Amino acid sequence: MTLPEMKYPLSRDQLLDLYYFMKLTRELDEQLVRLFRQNKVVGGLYSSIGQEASAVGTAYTLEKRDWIAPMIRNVGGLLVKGFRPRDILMQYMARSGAPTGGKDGTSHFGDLQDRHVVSPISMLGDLIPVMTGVAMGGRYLGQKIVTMTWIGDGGTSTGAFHEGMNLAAAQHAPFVCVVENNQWAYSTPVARQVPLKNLADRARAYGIPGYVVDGNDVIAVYQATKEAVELARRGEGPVLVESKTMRMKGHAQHDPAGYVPPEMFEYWKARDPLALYEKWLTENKVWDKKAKDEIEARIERELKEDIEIAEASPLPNAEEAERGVYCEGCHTIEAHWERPIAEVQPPKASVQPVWTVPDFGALNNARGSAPAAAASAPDDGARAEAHSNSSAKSAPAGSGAPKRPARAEARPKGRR
Ligand SMILES: Cc1ncc(C[n+]2csc(CCOP(=O)(O)OP(=O)(O)O)c2C)c(N)n1
Ligand SMILES: [Mg+2]
Repeated sequence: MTLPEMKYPLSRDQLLDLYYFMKLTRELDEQLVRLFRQNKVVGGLYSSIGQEASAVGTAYTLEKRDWIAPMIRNVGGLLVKGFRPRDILMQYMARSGAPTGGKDGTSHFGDLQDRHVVSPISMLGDLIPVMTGVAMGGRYLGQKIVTMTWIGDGGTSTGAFHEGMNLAAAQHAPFVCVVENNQWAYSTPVARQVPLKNLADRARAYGIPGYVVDGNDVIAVYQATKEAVELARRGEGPVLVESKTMRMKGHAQHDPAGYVPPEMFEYWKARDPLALYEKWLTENKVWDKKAKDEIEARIERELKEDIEIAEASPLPNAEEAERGVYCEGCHTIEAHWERPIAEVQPPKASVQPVWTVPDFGALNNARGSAPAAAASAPDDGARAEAHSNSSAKSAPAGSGAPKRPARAEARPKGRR
C-alpha cells in the first residue's frame, strides 16, 4: 500500500477507524430520525449529516488525556471519545439508562472522570471560555493536555466567543477551537451575519493562527487539526480551525430547510464526506470490498444491539426528578497534580507574586487624608485581621459562633 505522503501519517487501522466512526455517526443519525418519527425521541433532534468528517476528523487528533466539549452536531466526537451509540440513543429517548438518567432529552452530558468530556452549554459561545479555562487548569497542573471545542458559524458572532478567544490567546492556552462553517445559522446564511469570506480570519484579531480546511475531506481535516493540536501542545498557544462544510438537513427535525436553495444542496451532495472518503480509501487501496462490508456489518450489529438496549431501558421514575439536582457528596473535586506543587509556589514559581499594592492604591488620599498619615496607617487587611481576632476572643467558648467573621463585616464602615 502506498499512501499519499502525509505530514501526520495514519496507519491502515487508523484510516479504517476514521471510516468506522464517520459511518457510525451517519447510521446513528438515521436511526434517531426513525425513532423520532415513532415519537420515541423526547425533544429536539439535531442532525450532523454532512458534517461527519468535521466532527470525527478533528476529535481523532486528540489523545486520551485531552479534553473536548461537543456541540449538537458533534456526535462523531463523542463516539471517538468513547461514548457508545446506546448512550446517545438513551439521552435522546430520555431513558433511565442514559448518562443523565433521562433528565435531558438531547446531548447535555459529559464525563469528567474518564473520557474528559465537558457537557455542552446551550448558550452559544460559552464553551470557548470554559475550555480555555480547562486548558489553563491542565497546564497549571502539569498535565500537558490540549482542549478542543466546536462552534458554528453563527456562534462566532457571540460576545462569549470573542471574549473567550481573546482570553485563550492572551494566556497562550493549549486550546483548539474548531469553527464548523456549515453555511447556515438556523435560516441565516453566513454572508448575512459575517462580513468575511473566511471565518478563520477572525483569528487575526487575536494574534493567533487560523487555518481553513475542507471540512468534508476527513484526511484534510485530520492533518490541519493535528497540526493545530501539536502547536497548542508545544505551548505555542491556541489555534482556530475553520472547517468548511454544509448542514445537509434543517436546523432540527422541525425545520424542513425550505430556505436553502436546492442547487446548494446539490453542490454539497456531490461532496458528501462519506462518499468522498470511500472513494479515497478505494483509490489508495486501503481497503477492498471485504473490509468495507466487515465495517458496515459491525456497525449494523452494534446499532441493532444498542437500540434494543435503549428501548428496553425504562423512562425514569418520577422521584428521580428531585435527585441529583444538588450535589450531596456525589463527587469530590480534586486537582490531579502531575508535577510537584512546589514548582508553582515561591521561590520556584516562574512568576513572582505582584500583589503588593502600596497603601492599597492610596485610597486614603482619595478620602482627603494627609499622605503621611495614610502611609503610616495599617493596611486594610491588617485592620480586618485585628478586628476578627478580637471578635473571636469575645465569642463565648463552645458557642458555635464563627471564629472569624467575614471580611466585609470586619471592615470599618467608612471604607465600604
Ligand atoms: C447565545 C445564543 N443565542 C441564540 C441561541 C439559539 N440558537 C441555537 S442554535 C442556533 C443557530 C446556531 O447556528 P450555528 O452557530 O451556525 O450552528 P449550527 O446550528 O449551524 O451548527 C441559535 C440561534 C443560543 N443557543 N445561544
Ligand atoms: Mg452554522
